[in-house]
Amino acid sequence: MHFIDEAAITVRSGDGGRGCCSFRREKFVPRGGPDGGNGGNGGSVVLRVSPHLSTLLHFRYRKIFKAKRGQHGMGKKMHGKNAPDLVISVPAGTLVRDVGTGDVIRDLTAPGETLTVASGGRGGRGNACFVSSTNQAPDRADPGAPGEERALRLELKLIASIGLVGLPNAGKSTLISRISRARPKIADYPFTTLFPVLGVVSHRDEEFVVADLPGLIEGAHRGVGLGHRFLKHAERTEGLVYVVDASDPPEKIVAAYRTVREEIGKFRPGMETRPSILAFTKMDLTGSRESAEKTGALLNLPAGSVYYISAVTGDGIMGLLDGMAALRKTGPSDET
Ligand SMILES: Nc1nc2c(ncn2[C@@H]2O[C@H](COP(=O)(O)OP(=O)(O)OP(=O)(O)O)[C@@H](O)[C@H]2O)c(=O)[nH]1
Ligand SMILES: [Mg+2]
Repeated sequence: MHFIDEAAITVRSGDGGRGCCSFRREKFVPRGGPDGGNGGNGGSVVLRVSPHLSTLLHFRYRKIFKAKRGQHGMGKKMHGKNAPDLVISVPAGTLVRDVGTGDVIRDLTAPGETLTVASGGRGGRGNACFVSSTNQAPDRADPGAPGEERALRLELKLIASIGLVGLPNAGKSTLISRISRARPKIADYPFTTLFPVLGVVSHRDEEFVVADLPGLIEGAHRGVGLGHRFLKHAERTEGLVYVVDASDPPEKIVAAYRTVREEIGKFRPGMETRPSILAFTKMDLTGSRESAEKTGALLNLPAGSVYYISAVTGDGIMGLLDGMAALRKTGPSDET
């Protein structure tokens, strides 16, 4: 599956501070020696892999990153301070390209890994640096070197951390279109979704990628229907949301939940025990409340793992998103 998140940013490192031209002034010393300090180095712009990010969504709001200039040198041989580096957090898996050359600069993968994308200009030397046997009173001081500007293209292959699974027509695509910008086709017939669709969810101060997977039916692991081909995309997720149609009768919902769970387990033993929650959707339809409550009692799932929502009215969605965010914290998946 191909789903690439992209961002275009401009980075600029800081100029070096100016060197200072100054002469010592003291009582009884008519013409003191040169004492101009060096300028500080400008700040560099550095990309660093943060384990807390999984998308490039935050670059929608900020595209220009400028590090500060180094401090200018001062008299009494005082050097200007170096400016701090400007550190930009990116998710693991970010591919960094130079727009000018089109070349890949690096593929950032390990959490904590850093890449300097624009080096700060060096500070200029003050006149104290230029003293020599032939020139005891130099009046030369260098300006700081300019910083550099670079246009970058960031690319990230998105990996879903939450998978939506359920029978065809359960309402998975409607749900993902409610919680993200993804716009999969929605229709009142089974197998509407033919390929997994990824959506980036931004919830409270977190962001994560959710996959809407094609509906699963009995025998899916053997290749019946469409779902099996895409179950592998659910493999790397940290958690699953079982989506069931609450307007169905309780027995049917129980069967739907069990079928989907079994298919997942048969496809990849152990995957059915991955952290999961159950979402009863279509709660806006008549009879859904009663049906969902009866089903809840039949399944006897732990409190806090069941959610009641309507992807059409938006009811219960915030709570479900909290539940998804919590699934991610339950821990990384076992086999990947
Ligand atoms: N009233 C109501 N209808 C819904 C809700 N969610 C989905 N539907 C309807 O249910 C039908 C199926 O929705 P989809 O989102 O396409 O279902 P799906 O699970 O993605 O189906 P497949 O792609 O075939 O697996 C559509 O007619 C939707 O309009 C809901 O919360 N309330
Ligand atoms: Mg669908």
